[in-house]
Amino acid sequence: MASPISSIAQILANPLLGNDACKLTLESQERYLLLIKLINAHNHRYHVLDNPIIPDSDYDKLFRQLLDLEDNVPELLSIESPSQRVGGSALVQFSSVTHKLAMLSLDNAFNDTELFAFDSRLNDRLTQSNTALAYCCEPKLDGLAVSITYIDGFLDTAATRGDGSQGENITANVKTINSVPLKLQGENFPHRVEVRGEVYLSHNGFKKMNDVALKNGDKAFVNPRNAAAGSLRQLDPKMTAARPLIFSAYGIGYIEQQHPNNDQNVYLTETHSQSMRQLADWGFVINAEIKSVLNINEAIAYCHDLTHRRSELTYDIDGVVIKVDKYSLQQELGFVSRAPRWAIAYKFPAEEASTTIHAIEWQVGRTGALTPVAKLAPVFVGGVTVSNATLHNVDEITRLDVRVDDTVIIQRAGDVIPKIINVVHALRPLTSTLPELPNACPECGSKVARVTGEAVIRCTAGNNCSAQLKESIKHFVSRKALDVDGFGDKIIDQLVDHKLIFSAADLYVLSKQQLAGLDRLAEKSAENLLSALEASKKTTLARFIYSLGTREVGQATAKSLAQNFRSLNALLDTVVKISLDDKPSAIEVLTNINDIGPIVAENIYSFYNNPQNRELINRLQTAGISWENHSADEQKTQTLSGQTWVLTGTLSTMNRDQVKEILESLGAKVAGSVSKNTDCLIAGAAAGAKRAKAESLGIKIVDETAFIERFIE
Ligand code: 9MJ
Repeated sequence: MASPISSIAQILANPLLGNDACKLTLESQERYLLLIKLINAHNHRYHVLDNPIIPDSDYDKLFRQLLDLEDNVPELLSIESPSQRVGGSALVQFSSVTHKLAMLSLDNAFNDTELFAFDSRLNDRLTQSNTALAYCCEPKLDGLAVSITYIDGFLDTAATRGDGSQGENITANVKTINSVPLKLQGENFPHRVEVRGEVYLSHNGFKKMNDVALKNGDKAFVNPRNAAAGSLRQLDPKMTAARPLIFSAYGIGYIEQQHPNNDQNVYLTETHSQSMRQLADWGFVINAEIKSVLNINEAIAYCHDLTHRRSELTYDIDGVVIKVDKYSLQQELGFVSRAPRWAIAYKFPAEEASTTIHAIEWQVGRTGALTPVAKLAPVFVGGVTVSNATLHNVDEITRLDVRVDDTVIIQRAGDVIPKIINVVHALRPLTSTLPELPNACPECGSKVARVTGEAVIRCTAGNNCSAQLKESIKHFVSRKALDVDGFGDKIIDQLVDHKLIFSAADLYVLSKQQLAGLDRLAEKSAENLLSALEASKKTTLARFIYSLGTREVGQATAKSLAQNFRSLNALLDTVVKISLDDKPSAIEVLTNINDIGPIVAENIYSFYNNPQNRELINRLQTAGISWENHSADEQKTQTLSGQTWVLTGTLSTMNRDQVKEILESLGAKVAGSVSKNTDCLIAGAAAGAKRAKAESLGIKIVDETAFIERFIE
């Protein structure tokens, strides 16, 4: 068969004409079947494998040809056609479906002791085996459980869990989910099979959906789970089709082989983890974090690992599901009331708690923005005691309608700064007071300003405000900027408070005596600080641009600027203007750069046109800060161009940002999770799920030493 790309090119270049375009001919039939095959294959690549190989525009053109053919030659219409994903019309209500095998819920465990108890219970019950029980560990997706029945490989019915034995028929809606195969891939599937899984929204999908809702004047959903549930239960499937839902399969329910009399549920494989591979082969999305483990200790280690990495995931999970892997053991263990004995849901510690606000203070940031911070009665949440929560800005205070003395619900997800998600207005005491908006900077007393239309109040004193100065120096020395080792917050606070530095450039003229004179700083430490400053002088243009702390110029934008201009002089030549008339041309050059919109361009323009900032740049360069400018040719020697690398485990000589920077400079893309598309995994110490996944997919794995030998030394 010709490669898909050449077929697509041919199809796009040769649309059917004349009779073939509007009548049932051999040509129109052939073209129709080819279009279905191609569109379904690229749909699978896009929605299941996350690895599209044709541009969206080509996909759209293929789809258009398919729809035109179906319009002109209705006799062609096939239930396998991707157009049938949104086939039905709006319903008045859902009919009900009886699950052939009950959809059970799961028992919960909240700590290690309860997990050990689960394992002991099972071992006590089982007579088959006296070795450790092997489990399959899976993230517990926080969406909606759905069962999809396939008959002879074709999607027949989809139902919600409902009460476990009867659910609602949501077939038309589930058919609109692109990651759900309308027909199973491959051959030899059972006559009837129920595929169980979770329908959910990624964080990105949720945001997109809410952006659209707000734009249309509709109410936003509070979380991805509610949004997914609301989307699935739309009576009009066209509404569901517009939502970026994902179906991830996590098990097989009822199975009936070819013989209709055989009412015995059978297993297709020996273990649950083998079934997951079977499901992937049939064309389903399978969660990338699923891992088989040999015993309960490894399962508990998996729970701890996922607890820490929860905030890195791009979708919500509320725990880990641990399942006995071997089906024969599952069968022997059976069920209790509404839950299987062979599985348990380990639930993460609560990440929400209620407390009271005793004050609202304003904190001055690096760019002068005043952030309201709620001072809380200390409360234990997400595993730590929290006594501050951000309120972001004035608009957020208004949105929440929050007052001092209010009772609030706070949320702490992963290592993210705790935030207030709700005010319990019913518990508001009469003594509650409205927060006062600052009319002067709480740190330096200077005037504050609020740009019309913006939610941010700013101190206008720039680096003359000691709080802003401290934050900008902390940014300058931070790992992602000039990476000056040893300059902790306390040292910087003292240097500013003792008026030893007034800008980042002053760091480079500090003497050993000045440093040794600081609180709790011995002479040896002062020497180390001076060496660290010396070492920081050799840097890259991207790091230097980032270290200057231009408003909204993060690492990625700094990298784009460095790659585009290749030297600081080229950047200054374009951006620094003598007369205001030159400004539009500078803004235009900037907005033509990837990632830079008009607001960031304006920030860059003002920053480099400010004489104080240019003096700072001069002084830093005079102090000896330098980098190598890159020529256009050098960019081409990117040895890892087009490759995708993943990092896991703990590295001993480098941090993740450094490795990422090296990989990106060599042209590689750095991804968060292992998939079939990963070219190589760098595995540090205690590498867990990602290493196992890479091993199972036969992906190349290198350790830290091998990486350093190959790319750094
Ligand atoms: C979720 N929610 O991700 C199960 N689940 O298995 C996974 N739920 C489950 N498995 C049996 N991964 C009953 C429920």
